[in-house]
Amino acid sequence: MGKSLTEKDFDQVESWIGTGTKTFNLLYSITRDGCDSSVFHEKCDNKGPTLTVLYNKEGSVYGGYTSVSWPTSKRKPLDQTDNSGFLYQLYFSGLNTPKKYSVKSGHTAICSASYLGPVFGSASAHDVYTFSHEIQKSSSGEYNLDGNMHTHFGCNYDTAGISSKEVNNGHLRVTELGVYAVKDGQRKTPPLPTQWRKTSEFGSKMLMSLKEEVKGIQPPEGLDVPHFNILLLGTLGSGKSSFCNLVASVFRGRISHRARVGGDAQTSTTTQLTPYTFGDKASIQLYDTRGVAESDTLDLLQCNFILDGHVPDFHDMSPTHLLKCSDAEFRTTPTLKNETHCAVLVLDGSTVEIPQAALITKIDKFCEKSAENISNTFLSPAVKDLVDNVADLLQLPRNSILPVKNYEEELEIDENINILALLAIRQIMFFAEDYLGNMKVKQSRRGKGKANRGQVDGDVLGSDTA
Ligand SMILES: Nc1nc2c(ncn2[C@@H]2O[C@H](COP(=O)(O)OP(=O)(O)OP(=O)(O)O)[C@@H](O)[C@H]2O)c(=O)[nH]1
Ligand SMILES: [Mg+2]
Repeated sequence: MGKSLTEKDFDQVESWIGTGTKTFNLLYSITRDGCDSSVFHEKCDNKGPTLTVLYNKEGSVYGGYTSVSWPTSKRKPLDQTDNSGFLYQLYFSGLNTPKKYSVKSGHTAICSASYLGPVFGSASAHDVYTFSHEIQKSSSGEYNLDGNMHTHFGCNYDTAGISSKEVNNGHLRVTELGVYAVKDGQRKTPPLPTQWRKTSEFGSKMLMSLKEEVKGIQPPEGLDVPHFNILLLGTLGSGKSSFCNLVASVFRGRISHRARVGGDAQTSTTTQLTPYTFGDKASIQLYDTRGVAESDTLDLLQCNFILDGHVPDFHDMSPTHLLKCSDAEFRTTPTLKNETHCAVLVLDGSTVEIPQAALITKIDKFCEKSAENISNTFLSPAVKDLVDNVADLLQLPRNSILPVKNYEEELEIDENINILALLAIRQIMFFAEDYLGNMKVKQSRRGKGKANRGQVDGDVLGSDTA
């Protein structure tokens, strides 16, 4: 759930009001204007019918409509009747559950006072009392409103016996509260952006099914390969370690910080070849690596050693520690389980100007619409152009270019960020699965002899048709 209503939501409210088409103009927003009763009154008093909308982190969206103006605010609370007012809920915990709760006949619909934010109900029995005076944003990014929505919920409005908990998840910590002026008129329908990468509809159902699907993708049997080895390569600070944390967060259900993440360091924060596994949630082993810079490149031979499985886990990757065939830790006879099964280039999306699988990170910095809501990623023409450019530059098919947003400022998991991550992980696992499938064909063709990367290169194309 974002912090604004969709056209579908406006259609729903319009049909609840029931007097023809309506326009909705945002008069007041606590994230934009501050959560302050005096600002609310300054912007909303005497503006005719209004719609108040509250949003919380759980993805619940609810509020109230009044067909009368918020009156010029006075110090003393002033009750107003409005036979057309109603409370409503559009979403509960991310699920679209549209319900309207009309004002009871002859009851007080709203209450106004200079020190109060929007209040639905009366001064003595307020069904939805949002806040008083001024509320600061908390470090979690929420506004812990000091109102009340449980004591008198259902006094003035016919709430059909439901508890306020089933509307606001039992609290008044909101991420946004907005008040729209509602006027007669036809809304301009914004042109529908076309989705340039087809996916199921973002939401809890998709998240669950992607997790299940990813869990089911396993290396082919009989190869003695417990997980797909995915090597992350990229420039300094491109977001490789953050991606490892993102994947860990997806599967742990909370923000995870397994990998150390850097800021504007001149040298790579990651110094070792570091493997991350995710238990039975996904058969992958992500290898985080040292970031490369113009003055600090990755030695090609070392890179090949990693790809072929000669380099032990946690090996120091600094240029002063180049691994040699004669070193004791050099794995002389690596098997398929030590090799890289898919190499992924990690590119900083906010700096790619021009442009094997490539992860484009930081799309939140690159595209405002995606920053607002990650489910917009495949609707964003800017992200599409970036994907096209990278595909052209790297000579890779478009479905190998995977945009993601790593967790960076968030304190809590975001369903849409997780979905985008899982779409990328699934695609990378498919690439690794195909590679290992080809290796299996190769091994079975050669009997006992073990296939190695060099042999495969010439044979891969034919293996599918074998
Ligand atoms: N806004 C935003 N910031 C990101 C994203 N991914 C990474 N960052 C930030 O970019 C910086 C570098 O991220 P890292 O994950 O340390 O990058 P790295 O590629 O592991 O860097 P080195 O190990 O130093 O090569 C950190 O400040 C991250 O918080 C993203 O998707 N969006
Ligand atoms: Mg790193």
